[in-house]
Amino acid sequence: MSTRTTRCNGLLAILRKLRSNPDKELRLLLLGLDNAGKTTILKSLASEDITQVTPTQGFNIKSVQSEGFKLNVWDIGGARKIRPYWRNYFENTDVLIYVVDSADIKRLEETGQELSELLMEEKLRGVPLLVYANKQDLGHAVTAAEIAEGLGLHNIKDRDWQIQSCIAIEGKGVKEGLEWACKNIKRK
Ligand SMILES: Nc1nc2c(ncn2[C@@H]2O[C@H](COP(=O)(O)OP(=O)(O)OP(=O)(O)O)[C@@H](O)[C@H]2O)c(=O)[nH]1
Ligand SMILES: [Mg+2]
Repeated sequence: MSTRTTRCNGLLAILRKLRSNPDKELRLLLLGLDNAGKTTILKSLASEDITQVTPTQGFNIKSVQSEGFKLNVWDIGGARKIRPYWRNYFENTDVLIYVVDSADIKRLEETGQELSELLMEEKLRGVPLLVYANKQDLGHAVTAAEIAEGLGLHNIKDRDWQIQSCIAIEGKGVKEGLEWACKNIKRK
């Protein structure tokens, strides 16, 4: 093979890589009230220690591999005073992940209100929604079906959605949720 052909093949390989890569990298946005378990979910995905999690003041980002995708997961603090900043992270979101503390019945209405506001955001229009019904290990937690009912998920007609029960501190159910997210994107 001549040098010229080799160079040409190399260039083709680079071009092919450049073309295929954007489809393989996804931006996932983790939102939900403070204490819902977003950071615990993020750390569990990255197989990191989850015993020292503290409330998030700004944001955390981690990249993980799943189903052949590189997932860039953005975890934003959910405290009331930080929520106005959520909008700074909407752009180019491929999947919106909304985390609910299934044992925090008192704030189910508040979390529902925040979610409906997110679903009305222009920049998140049509973005698939994955809801984690977290903290299923707690005795007084309500089921994923009850969370779906409480959040009115069955009324969502403008996007795909899924609810996944999980126990972030045990890493249970977290991967299953991501698999749904990746499959959903692949079908597009
Ligand atoms: N029992 C139980 N506790 C959990 C679970 N997931 C998270 N927690 C606990 O809930 C608390 C809050 O978790 P975080 O991950 O910091 O919550 P967050 O949504 O990131 O909160 P902000 O950063 O304030 O928005 C921590 O004490 C976690 O250990 C779970 O599945 N079960
Ligand atoms: Mg956090």
